[in-house]
Amino acid sequence: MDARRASVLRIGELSRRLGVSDHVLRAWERRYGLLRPVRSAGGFRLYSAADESRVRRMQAYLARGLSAAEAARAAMDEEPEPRAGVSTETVERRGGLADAAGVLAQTLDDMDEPGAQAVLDRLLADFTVETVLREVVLPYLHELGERWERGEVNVAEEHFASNLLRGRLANLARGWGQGHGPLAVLACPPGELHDLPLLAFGIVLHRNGWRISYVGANTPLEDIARTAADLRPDLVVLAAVTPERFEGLDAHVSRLARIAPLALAGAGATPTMAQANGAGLLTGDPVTSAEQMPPAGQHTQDAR
Ligand code: B12
Repeated sequence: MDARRASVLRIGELSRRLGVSDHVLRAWERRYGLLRPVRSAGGFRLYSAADESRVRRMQAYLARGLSAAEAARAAMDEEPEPRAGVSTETVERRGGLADAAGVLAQTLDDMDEPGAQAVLDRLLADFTVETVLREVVLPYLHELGERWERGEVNVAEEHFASNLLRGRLANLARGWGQGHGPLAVLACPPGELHDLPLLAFGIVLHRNGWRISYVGANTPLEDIARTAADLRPDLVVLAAVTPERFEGLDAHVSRLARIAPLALAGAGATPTMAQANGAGLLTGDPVTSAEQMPPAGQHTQDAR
């Protein structure tokens, strides 16, 4: 089990790990506030690694002969101090983010649509879109692929999660063609269906003042070139997961790069391919790369 999933436990799993019955854990939660679960929208109490540590400390004090009330107080008094230089509020917010990420993963695993939407609502209310995308959604997707590869998640579960998240991203993208900023055309080459990172990139770019014309997955390069010739965008981004998606397309890619400033992105884009075709390369994650683009108002050739 990975660290993030391990940090969010239901009462039964917590009880097994600690060797304390769920009745006793609930009583300690109720009487002493020893446990501080978050609730999934499905109504489950979810416990964190901090809850587990607190119970372990309480057990140690009980073993030394303290009463339950004294042991609980001592366990809570011993809560680790936040690191120097990091405010308590930051620590709490980070904890909230990690907890919510865990709950999101749990709700998606349970195919709990209302639950997952509620966690995303909460995240987007508490944190910036950039933080939610960079620290929760994109890492979740990456990990989902690894679990799928290991056979821990089946295709239906993977599709459920990626479709739900795609719906949310599409919602965040609404209106991204509006404004007076520079224009970016975003596309994936033929055969490429992975457009979630490109959506995330476009959302953040728009928040930095750009207008987005989204062409999306699986698009013939001739048509992207036509769109670029018509719209005269300040930037075209082509994103793909594997280098094969760009294979045999050098002539098209370099033609496109002559029509508009072009950047390649995703694990399928290599420096050699970009250089050979007169294109730039976006090497960061989608959110950071979008944040690093020159904001609206500056010369867009710097984007290369
Ligand atoms: C969701 C998903 C799908 C969905 C896509 C839905 C959609 N609309 O996007 C669907 C179900 C369609 C799908 C299909 C397939 N998928 Co898929 N999929 C994924 C999954 C779980 C998440 C992809 C994602 O959004 N990741 C989030 C991004 C941000 O993370 P990342 O890919 O690691 O990207 C990093 C960088 O490359 C960069 N980046 C990536 N894109 C971009 C874009 C921009 C603009 C920028 C700036 C940066 C950037 O940012 C990241 C961090 O730095 C990945 C797992 C994974 N590791 O990502 C598999 C994964 C990409 N899929 C994989 C496979 C094998 C497939 C299929 C072949 C499965 C099949 N047998 O049918 C098909 C191929 C479809 C096709 N023709 O394209 C493999 C690819 C392996 C490989 N390298 O060849 C992966 C890695 C899963 C795995 N671990 O094996 N998939």
